[in-house]
Amino acid sequence: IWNKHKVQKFNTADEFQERFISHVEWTLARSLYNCDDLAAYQATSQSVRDNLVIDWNKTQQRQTARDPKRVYYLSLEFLMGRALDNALINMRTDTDVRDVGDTDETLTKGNTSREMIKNAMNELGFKLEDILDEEPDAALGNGGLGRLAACFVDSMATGNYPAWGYGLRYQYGIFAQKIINGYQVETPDYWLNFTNPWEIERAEIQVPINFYGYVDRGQNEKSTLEPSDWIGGERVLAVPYDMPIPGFKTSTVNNLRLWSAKPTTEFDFKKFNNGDYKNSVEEQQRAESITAVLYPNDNFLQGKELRLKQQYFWCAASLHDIVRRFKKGKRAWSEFPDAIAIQINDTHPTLAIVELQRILVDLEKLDWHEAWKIVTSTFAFTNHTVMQEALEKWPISLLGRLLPRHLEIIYDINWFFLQDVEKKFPHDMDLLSRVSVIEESSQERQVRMAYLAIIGSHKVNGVAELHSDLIKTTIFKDFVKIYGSNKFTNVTNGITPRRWLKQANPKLAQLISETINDPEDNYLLDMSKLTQLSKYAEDEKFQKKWNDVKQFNKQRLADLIKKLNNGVDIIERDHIRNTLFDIQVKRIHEYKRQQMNIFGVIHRYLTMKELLQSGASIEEVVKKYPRKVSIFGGKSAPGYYMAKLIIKLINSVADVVNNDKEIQDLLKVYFIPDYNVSKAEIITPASDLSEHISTAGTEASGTSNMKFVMNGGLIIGTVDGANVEITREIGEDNIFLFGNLAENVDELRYKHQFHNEGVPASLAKVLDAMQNGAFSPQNHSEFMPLIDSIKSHGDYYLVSDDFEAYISTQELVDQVYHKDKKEWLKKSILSVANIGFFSSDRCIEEYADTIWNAEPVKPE
Ligand code: 26Q
Repeated sequence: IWNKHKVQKFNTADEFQERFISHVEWTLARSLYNCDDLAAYQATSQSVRDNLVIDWNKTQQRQTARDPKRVYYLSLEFLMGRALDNALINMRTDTDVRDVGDTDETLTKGNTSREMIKNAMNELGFKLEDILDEEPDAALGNGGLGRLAACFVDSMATGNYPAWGYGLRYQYGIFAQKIINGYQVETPDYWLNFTNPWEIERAEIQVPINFYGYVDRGQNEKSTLEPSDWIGGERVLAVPYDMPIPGFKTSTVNNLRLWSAKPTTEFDFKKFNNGDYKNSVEEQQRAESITAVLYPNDNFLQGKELRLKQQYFWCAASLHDIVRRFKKGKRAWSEFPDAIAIQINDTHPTLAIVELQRILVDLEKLDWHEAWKIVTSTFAFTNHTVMQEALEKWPISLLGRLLPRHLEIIYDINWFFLQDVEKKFPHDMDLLSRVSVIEESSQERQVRMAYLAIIGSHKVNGVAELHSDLIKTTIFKDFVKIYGSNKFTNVTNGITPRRWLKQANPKLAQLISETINDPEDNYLLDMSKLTQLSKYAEDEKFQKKWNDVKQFNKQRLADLIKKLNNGVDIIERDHIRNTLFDIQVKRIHEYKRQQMNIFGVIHRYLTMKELLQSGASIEEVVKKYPRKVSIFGGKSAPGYYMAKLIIKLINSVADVVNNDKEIQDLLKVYFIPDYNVSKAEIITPASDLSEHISTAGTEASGTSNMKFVMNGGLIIGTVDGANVEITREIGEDNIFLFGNLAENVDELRYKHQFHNEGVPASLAKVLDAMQNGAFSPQNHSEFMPLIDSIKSHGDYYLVSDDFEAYISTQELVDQVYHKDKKEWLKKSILSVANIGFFSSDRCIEEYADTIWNAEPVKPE
């Protein structure tokens, strides 16, 4: 009977419309007469989701039947952005398959389902673009680390890996940013306001999670290595919400499981009966606060109790789920690492290591050492930063109170580890205290989560070659000595070309597929196919088409900016074509050096003014400083004073420069408020130049550098993170590199600390203008902290050391862009041709081969 009534996908425009209407009428209980764009978005999403769910179910059944090694990606952040357009690109209707009566002609359309739905929506009276715009971003992440996790789940599904993501379902994602009088103001991100069609609540699964309480080892005090009872004090329930993750050109649909906290049903009747109704309710409500909000810090540790609670809540729920699934297979515990690989995204999930050890020892009664072998063969750890302020440390007192049994286990892990170290390097007390999981030197004893993660994992990887080398020689160098260097490896980051090329830049995607004669977009799975573009790099006809795509995308961004700028154009339409779009969008951080960028803008502005005042004509000024718009975007952590001041400076400079009649349209500055994934999809394809100018050695990888190059933008950058490998792939003629090298940073910092060398004249000119109130006429000292950080506080990010090279490299950029457009276009084409390495598909394959030992499960 089940087979007779089998649910069916919609496969044609007609069937889609039928499904759409049934969702409008039944799911939304509306009629076509009051179906607005929002309702149409929801009905479309529900319809597409129906198709995905069919493949989701099949994928899960297939994976259960074949029982392959499974991969779990634990990340506290998944910066997904919108789901609908991506689903339309990735979804397979059954008509995509050639043998269902499809002809070559229908297949040459390439993206059949998206085109089909676009037309079907038109017939229903809706524009697909407007419908897509109704979707709020799923912004469950801060920046690079969270977006990487989103690209990874896309690539894991596309590669048919039996892999699930595990995260938290925050009620509020990263805050929405408003700019008011030039200042960042944070407002809550109400992303779940209109219900989320992309999630499936599994209310029937409720995992109890305990906090606080005490450990009970019975009367005759057993050892902490033996099974112990943890009597929890507070209990909340973890309820999963599943998001289907469709692969591209495959019917594999994987799962992203996000946990939500809810109160236990064990209502406190004692309190209730004593008339304390309010308190008994309040305690329950506290449970929900665990998954209320994403901590908005990027690359910065905030040691709050609630954050640690989030981490444990999510680790415990995920492990419970993973272990439950494993136990269904009735295999021996020793086979756990053959069945399961768990990747931890930075140290945020480190408690999962401790939790698995607790499950095995306390609940499953395995011998400590047997258990520990299983744990360490299961986990692998990715590090994303070398910066001290981002390395997680938690006070012993807090950990011991919240998770008393886990702290004991951590002590024991450390004890055995230190014994091993002592055996290998006898009597080296310094070494022991350097590598101990417990940091004793600070006033408060702390647990060093990165060390715990290393000790509990079989592989540790960095995210770009330079970064992976750096962690081996700096923050983890003692561990290389202890474990040997094979435990440490590199997997250079990547991005998904489905979202960041096909979806964000449909015009370029089309030009590519036409040019390399790949109507079915197979290049999106095998990016080495892009090298075929090289032979057109100097072809003038092709260059023109290439340039037209860029112009289209610049216009699209100019339209967005106009909308955000109360309908006022920043750049006159006629000038877009010969204005260089110079873009820096990413989290605002001193190490990323947006301050250096805006100082560069000020320098340009002041020099242009000098030229004009000394009697130069506009034509003469343009020769040296051609038209340019400097575009910024990005959020600052709410408590990060200097980052917020940088935002204010950018907006203040914009105010002055944009309103200076003398400068006309030659220089413009704009800060795009509320930078997020869906805005990035419009911004990235529009760059002529983008900036990746972190102090050498500080940006672990960067991923927007890859996105911009994949969209035909050139980059100006320091020798940092993945810029190094991008240079190697695309060729050093096609990138504007400058600045000091990572190997010299320590020495330069030392020099600033002990010898006041002053700043170069070019920078002094900028800082003087700021100090004189050129950009803060009401309050001359407004930007003093930025000036002081360079002049008086040691210039930690080495702006003064790199500034002159930065300025002269910018001038080189201007010359190439304006004097030799053909050369510029050639560079742009060659860059795209050779960017294939940075597909996250390659990256996932490397993880699968070298860390997880996992194989794809292909649909037949
Ligand atoms: C930790 C503890 C408490 C509160 C917050 C945090 C926290 C949150 C987010 C610490 C770090 C982060 C984010 C780090 C991050 O995004 N790192 C970036 O990772 C990218 C992907 O690998 C790299 O490309 C970037 O270079 C790196 O900065």
